[in-house]
Amino acid sequence: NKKGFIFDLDGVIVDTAKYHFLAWQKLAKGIGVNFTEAENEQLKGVSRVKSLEKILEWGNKTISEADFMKLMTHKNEDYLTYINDMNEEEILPDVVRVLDFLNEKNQGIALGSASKNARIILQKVSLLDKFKAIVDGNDVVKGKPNPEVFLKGASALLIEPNQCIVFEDSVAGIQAANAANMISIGIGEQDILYEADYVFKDFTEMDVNFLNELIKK
Ligand code: B16
Ligand code: MG
Repeated sequence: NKKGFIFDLDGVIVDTAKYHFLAWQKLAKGIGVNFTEAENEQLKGVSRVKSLEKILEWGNKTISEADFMKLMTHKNEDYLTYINDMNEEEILPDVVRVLDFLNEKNQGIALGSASKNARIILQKVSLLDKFKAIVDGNDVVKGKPNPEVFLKGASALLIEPNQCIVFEDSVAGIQAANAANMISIGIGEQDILYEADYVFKDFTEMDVNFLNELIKK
């Protein structure tokens, strides 16, 4: 039995949300907007453009198209300086165990991320070769909660959407997986990710029996 396992990146494989936060906070400060960690939570899984739109909205700011582009470039340059220092130590607990187990069982493994920096991050943490397909922010027109990113992942794996399982830490991502008719597995808090079919705090809580059941389903 071959299933497609599609992994989100930020918050599932690595915790880059903290770097996004630092970069967005710096940007917000620069334009006189207060930006909190709770607001950052709402940007998880949300594209770079949509994220900046939200920050401006929260701060009641309107800016020119040109300034918008400048801020986006700036934010990403800043973010990339954090990414540059990443290594294997930043892979979240038991991610490698689960990836290796699924690969040993000859399952299809893909990445489904909103980030345009997904490849460079996977390269930094030496995980690039564990994925058969990578679909990221460069490949999609519609961001999560639209299912496009996961549907593209399934098609790259040559596996039907209803034979796919998605691991996600964001509400938008769980909604995208559900809309794609895939099994959604939340990585995080049950009270936030209640729309998911299953929720685990992290991969250390996910045992081999559960993974085997998913393969058999
Ligand atoms: P970038 P994911 C998402 O990645 C992040 O959760 C989100 O906070 C970020 O704004 C988005 O990627 C775009 O990232 O600026 O690097 O293109 O969780 O879908 O892997
Ligand atoms: Mg995420």
